[in-house]
Amino acid sequence: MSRERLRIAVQKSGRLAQPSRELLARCGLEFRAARDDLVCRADDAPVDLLLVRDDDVPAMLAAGDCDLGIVGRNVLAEQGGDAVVERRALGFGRCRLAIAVPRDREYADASDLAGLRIATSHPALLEAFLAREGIAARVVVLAGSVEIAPRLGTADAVCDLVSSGATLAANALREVTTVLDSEAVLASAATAPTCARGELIATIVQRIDGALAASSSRLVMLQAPRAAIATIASLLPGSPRTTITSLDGGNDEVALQAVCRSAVTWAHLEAMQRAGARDLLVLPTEKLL
Ligand code: PRT
Ligand code: ZN
Repeated sequence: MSRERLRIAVQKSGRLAQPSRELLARCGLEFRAARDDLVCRADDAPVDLLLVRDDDVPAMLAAGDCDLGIVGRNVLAEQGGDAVVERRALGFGRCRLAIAVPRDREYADASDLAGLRIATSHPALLEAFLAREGIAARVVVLAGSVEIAPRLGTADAVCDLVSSGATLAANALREVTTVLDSEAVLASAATAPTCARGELIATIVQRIDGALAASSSRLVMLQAPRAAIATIASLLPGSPRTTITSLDGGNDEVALQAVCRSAVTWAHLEAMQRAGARDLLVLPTEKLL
């Protein structure tokens, strides 16, 4: 297809809509309000944003109607196929596709699911799980409101997305096993276009890596006596490389600066303070390249 502008599909409204737009904004991609409720143009890049139902993203990628998409791993895996691949896990929209049974039903292992009717809106993933476990159960396909099926008598168990577990608890259901751990992912067609759009895809993926790394990274700054600095540096989480500079007016006091790629907790800071560090400062990072 000869199309010059890159297209990125995201959920129009729903759980992934806002975090997807925010991630793209952190990658320098800000979009004007939609002209027609479906397509938004980027301010200063040859990129369009398509606002769609999450379920439509995999097929649009497979057909080449868009180049990148943000969608739940559960949706991508449910629709299956080799034409579309997960490029990056994005760290938001976390949930799990799990099997739950009525609270008072006995359950020791997956073999207790044999012969049950299990309601789900993810039949392919459930069928694959049952086949893996060698269990014969009946899959009841429902588009929504899966969790009320046992109360209505249309199923004996459910296979549904869970995040806090509150919905299962409210329906007197007990989570017994996980079928798939999910979160929002960046997906694309398995083969990238060879034209300029292919290069733009690579640039955007690199920027997403930078944005993800930055959001989990912190810049740590502190001052300490030179004699204590080796011990203090060894207390930094993730053993980052450090920059040590002398402070004005003396050789004994130095300043340390380091980018930590994992969480810097109060406990880390307190340990460094005990080792002699002063004026500890932890700052968020915005971009890393
Ligand atoms: O309109 P469109 O088709 O685009 O939206 P949708 O209604 O299909 O999707 P949406 O916005 O509900 O979910 C989009 C994606 O968010 C899902 O495909 C998952 O990848 C992810 N996600 C993360 C979740 C949840 N957490 C989640 N908790 N999707 C649904 N739920 C539902 C779940 O089905 C259950 O009804 O929330 C309930 C359980 O939540 P807890 O917190 O009570 O356990
Ligand atoms: Zn949907």
